[in-house]
Amino acid sequence: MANKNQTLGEFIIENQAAFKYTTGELSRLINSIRLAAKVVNHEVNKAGLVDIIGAVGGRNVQGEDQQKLDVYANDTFIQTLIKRNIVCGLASEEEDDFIIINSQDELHQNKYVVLIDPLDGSSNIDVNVSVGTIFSIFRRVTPVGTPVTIEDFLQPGNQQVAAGYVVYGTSTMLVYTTGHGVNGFTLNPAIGSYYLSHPDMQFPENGKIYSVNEGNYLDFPLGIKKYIKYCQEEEGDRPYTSRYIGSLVSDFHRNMIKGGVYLYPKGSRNPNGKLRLLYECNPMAFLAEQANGKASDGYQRIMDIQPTELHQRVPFVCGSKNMVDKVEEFMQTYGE
Ligand code: P6P
Repeated sequence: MANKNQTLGEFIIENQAAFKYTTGELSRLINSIRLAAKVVNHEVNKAGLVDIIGAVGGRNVQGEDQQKLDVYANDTFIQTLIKRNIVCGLASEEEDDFIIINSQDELHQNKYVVLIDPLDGSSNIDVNVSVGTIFSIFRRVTPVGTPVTIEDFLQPGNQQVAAGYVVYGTSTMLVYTTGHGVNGFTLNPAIGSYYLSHPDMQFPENGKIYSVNEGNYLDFPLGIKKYIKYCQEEEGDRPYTSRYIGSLVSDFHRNMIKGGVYLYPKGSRNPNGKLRLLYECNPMAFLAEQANGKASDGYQRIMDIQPTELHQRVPFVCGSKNMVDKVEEFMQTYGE
């Protein structure tokens, strides 16, 4: 039985042996993410008080206005991961290309690559709505001792060794998996420690919440339109409740606790969907499956998709298993 007073540090040590690769590197990697999240959390929590709100004026590779906190979070995670000398490569939503990290001995001996969305939902920053950090961790596939290549980042999600998110909400939580279930840790800001508050998180198989931006309804595939109307019918346990925060991490987190499904389908403005496969969909899909949920693009398992480019986008349906199954049923029947 999980000990709810356990700190994240104690939990990592206690569960390190269960992780088949461990030489302590992955534990140190999760620890470095924990540290970076505390630093970002400190800034997020006082965003309204300092001149850190508002666009920094730049645009990221997605063509989106970069909020100052986006840049701050990106720099914080990158610098922390470089300084801790644990990873050999890093990709970020905020960086056009992947970053080769030369281990201090210049021999590229580190074995892990990290892909991050440093501040997901950043459009919510100025209106004080929860935002999050999402991370995905793989072992490199090219030879140790050589610089990482794009091949190390274009791995299917089923090769992930760890994934998780930080949600900077009413409380700050770190939720992650190393393939042995999903555990949630809440930060006690008074002492700067994370405590195991949500052991063994599981999606309820069914739920009554659907999360989608219905403003895009006219652009959705017919299967999605039919599913949304199904949710709104007066029958059985329906109508469902529509809840959409505009922050993937927050919608996912609520749906995992209460039961629900999140959808970001393709549409005319987003012909391949809006969410990025490598550092949004894959890590959330790993967490979903580890928590008895499901994640697909409407047809196939997200984690079986072979990536072709660093910032590629895919349609995304994720959450309670039976709800994702129902969406796939409508996509099979009505399709595009
Ligand atoms: P829209 C944030 O930019 C994000 O990537 C997700 O966190 C969020 O669910 C979605 O995009 C919101 O997009 O088009 O509904 O504003």
